[in-house]
Amino acid sequence: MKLTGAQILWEALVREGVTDVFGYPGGAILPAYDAMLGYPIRHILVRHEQGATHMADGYARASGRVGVAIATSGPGATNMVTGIATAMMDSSPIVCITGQVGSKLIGSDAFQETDITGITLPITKHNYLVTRPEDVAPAVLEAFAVARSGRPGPVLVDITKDAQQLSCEVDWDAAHADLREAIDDALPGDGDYRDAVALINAAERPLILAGHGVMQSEAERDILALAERAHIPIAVTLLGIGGVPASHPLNLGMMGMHGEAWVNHAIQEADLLIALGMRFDDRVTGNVKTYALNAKKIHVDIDRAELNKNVRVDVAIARDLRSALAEWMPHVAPGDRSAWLSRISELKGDSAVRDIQNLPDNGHLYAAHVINDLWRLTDGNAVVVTDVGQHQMWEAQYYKHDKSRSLITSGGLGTMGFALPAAIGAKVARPDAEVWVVVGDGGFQMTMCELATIVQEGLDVNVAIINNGYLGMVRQWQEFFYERRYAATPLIGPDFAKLAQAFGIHGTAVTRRAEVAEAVETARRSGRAAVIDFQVEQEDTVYPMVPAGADLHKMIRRPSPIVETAAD
Ligand SMILES: Cc1cc2nc3c(=O)[nH]c(=O)nc-3n(C[C@H](O)[C@H](O)[C@H](O)COP(=O)(O)OP(=O)(O)OC[C@H]3O[C@@H](n4cnc5c(N)ncnc54)[C@H](O)[C@@H]3O)c2cc1C
Ligand SMILES: Cc1ncc(C[n+]2csc(CCOP(=O)(O)OP(=O)(O)O)c2C)c(N)n1
Ligand SMILES: [Mg+2]
Repeated sequence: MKLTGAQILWEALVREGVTDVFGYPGGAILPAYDAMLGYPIRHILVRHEQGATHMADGYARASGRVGVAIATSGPGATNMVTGIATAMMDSSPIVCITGQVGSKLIGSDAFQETDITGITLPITKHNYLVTRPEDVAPAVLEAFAVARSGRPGPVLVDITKDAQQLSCEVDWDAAHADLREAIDDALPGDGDYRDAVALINAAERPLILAGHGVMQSEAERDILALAERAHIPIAVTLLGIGGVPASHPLNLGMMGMHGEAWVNHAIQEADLLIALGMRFDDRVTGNVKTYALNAKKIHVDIDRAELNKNVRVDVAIARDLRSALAEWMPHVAPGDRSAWLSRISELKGDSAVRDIQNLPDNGHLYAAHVINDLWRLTDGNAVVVTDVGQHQMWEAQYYKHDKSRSLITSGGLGTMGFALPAAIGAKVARPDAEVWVVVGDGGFQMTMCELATIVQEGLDVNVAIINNGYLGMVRQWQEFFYERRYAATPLIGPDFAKLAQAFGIHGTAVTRRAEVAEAVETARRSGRAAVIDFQVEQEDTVYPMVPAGADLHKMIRRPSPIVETAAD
């Protein structure tokens, strides 16, 4: 039986197990939209195509399944660029389908023609321009295989209008993608598991650095088994949060620019770093010339290109983490590293005194308190989707994630505007999960149009705006490094509670800590979306902070005893 290219597209998506897509129609993708009505697919109409890509991304990060976004040619496709780059930087598997002008018009500057495969070449794992219906099935099936295999990432399939309209027979067996990752082959110079295990067994001050790859390879249990058997503490990256339970006694917390002071000191004192599914981002290492100079280093990453890229290591293993750990485990000796763990306790020093959580309610509303209260009130069980800025770092520090895939955040690209749409994707992927957005007043204003999507889809997504009246993270840099010259960082916004109400969403404002619990509980109980405008301390600062490029142990610490900011 002949199918149109448009029908083949949906048939292929259904065969890939797709049930939900996020999109926005237009001329060049209209044949596909028309055919969609014949297939069991839920289409979520977004308000901006950037939102569609972040939703697909949030869907993927929350569930591990490939997220799908769809848009028309030209401006529809270019609006996707930021979301695709975001997914690329954080290795999130999404497939973007774009309509393209008719194949005979390509290159003629036709209406809404843009070379989207050219534009997205450096920000996709792979992309396709499909000009014939015969090529739709192979391209779409392969796109899914590429997106989810090896190191996951975004793939774009651009389909001309005539390829959607014309018909052909499809041989689904022949179209089946048969990808074999080159990663399966060991290369000369690859580290041997015996070398890794020998270093682990001999180490006195080993430290595991656990990244996003832990969740992507589903190695959560395996990494704990290694840590527990050999008594090795673990530090996590921002994107590794949740891969190891925050409450596990061996989990020290986050490393890096805004990581815990004792974690960064432990890295500098360790004699062995075991880096698992993390890529030594510059936010993690600080100055690489002085990074962990006392430590031998083992690095396991499924992407060979990450090995010896930012940090030179002694044993580099290009392999899926879970299978690497399975190979190591029988040879890992039970260990007692109590001396090292006591040393780390010492490194904690006066951190507890400095912790803002120990500051009694003084009438000010601090973002860190709001987030800690949110953690307590949700029993730590929510999927929290954050935007980018100070609130993102406070979330990482003060919401204790015990569950895998329960923190969704843009790390590598640091994309403001990510949170609200990504949370919609997360809620669609996991309708039973309690989903909270933690977003700044700046980032919220970038994609707040997606509140309408929430309403149209009847989604129960709660939004906590951490409203400090500033582009706070940039203001913080100006405070520290530009002598408090606040160029272009004071920010006004609308009355967010009223704005929410205009969308038909419950909106409320909170200005005192005593009001936090009731606002959160009301939002949770309502069973519908809610927006809470937390009007927090305006000139608050994220501590500790390793200035960009500085040595990891040279952090700016919270002044102790805590000094007041702003009006005081
Ligand atoms: C304002 C701001 C501040 C930040 N501050 C910090 C900070 O203080 N600390 C911090 O940690 N980050 C911070 N970040 C985030 C930082 O920029 C990086 O995004 C983050 O460190 C990356 O973490 P990762 O390497 O674990 O994840 P990714 O960048 O996602 O890398 C994961 C790695 O795992 C590998 N992998 C994937 N699947 C597998 C598998 N199956 N087996 C083996 N390997 C696999 C991938 O190839 C990749 O190399 C900040 C970001 C922002 C926006
Ligand atoms: C799209 C985009 N533009 C600019 C930036 C640079 N930037 C990083 S954090 C930040 C401030 C964010 O302000 P807000 O959303 O209010 O969050 P806050 O830091 O105040 O918590 C800016 C402008 C960015 N990360 N993303
Ligand atoms: Mg702000």
